[in-house]
Amino acid sequence: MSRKKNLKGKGSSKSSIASPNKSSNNGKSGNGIGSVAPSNGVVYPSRPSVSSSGEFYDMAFKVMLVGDSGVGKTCLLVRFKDRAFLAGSFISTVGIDFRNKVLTIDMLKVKLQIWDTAGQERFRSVTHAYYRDAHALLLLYDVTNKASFDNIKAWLTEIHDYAQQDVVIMLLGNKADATHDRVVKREEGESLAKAFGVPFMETSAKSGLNVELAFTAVAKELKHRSIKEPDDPKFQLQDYVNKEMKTAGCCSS
Ligand SMILES: Nc1nc2c(ncn2[C@@H]2O[C@H](COP(=O)(O)OP(=O)(O)O)[C@@H](O)[C@H]2O)c(=O)[nH]1
Ligand SMILES: [Mg+2]
Repeated sequence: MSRKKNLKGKGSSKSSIASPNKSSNNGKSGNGIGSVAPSNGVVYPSRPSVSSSGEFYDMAFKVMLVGDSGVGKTCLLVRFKDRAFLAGSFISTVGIDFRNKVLTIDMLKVKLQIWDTAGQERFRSVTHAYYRDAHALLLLYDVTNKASFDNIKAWLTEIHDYAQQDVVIMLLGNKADATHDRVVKREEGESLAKAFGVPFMETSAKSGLNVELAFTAVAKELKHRSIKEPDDPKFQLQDYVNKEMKTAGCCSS
């Protein structure tokens, strides 16, 4: 596979987008980020802004969910936003557009606008504009589905070709609760992630395992990148995740 850019984050959140890209919201309404976005695409108002849900925030980022159909992207978002698990087929066919959630990171309110692919990934037709605005991408496979794991390389190539160079990427092996159906070992996920220089963890939208952690880790990384104090030690995403991560079969809640 030819790789033009290094997939690793470059330690800067500077992005090339000067204004929100309208085509990237797939015709859905409600951007929620951006009317005052400066050139790095990050909303960092001089005083707190207020989100549509009435919550104040200091900075805002776009996070996109990617991966094969059925890996649990929509469920992961619903679990994170509403602390619920939706089993069954309804959710897998429709998908949702985006949800906002404000997290408190080191005393700052960080708003994540988290986008779901609304089912386009079934046809591998996720619009390239979808990636362009992303500050972070959560790339999912399903530990009970080998094909979804094998397709990660193809997704990384897409991301590499169409996302911003310094996009934060995290690989997630979802459905870690499904012990009996597991076909992808945790170590396989780890070594793939290592080969591509991206952080990794296993999650479960069903049990909630590491779901909060995945989004918090990404929010921390984005926040650290956007406000770099001269003597701030560099935030190490994988170290943070390793410290906080719970393992499937252990304390999965
Ligand atoms: N056991 C288990 N099933 C899950 C998990 N996440 C999603 N699912 C199921 O997998 C199917 C597809 O999930 P969905 O979120 O629609 O996947 P998407 O196509 O990637 O958005 C649904 O039947 C979910 O109930 C999980 O963490 N564990
Ligand atoms: Mg979906």
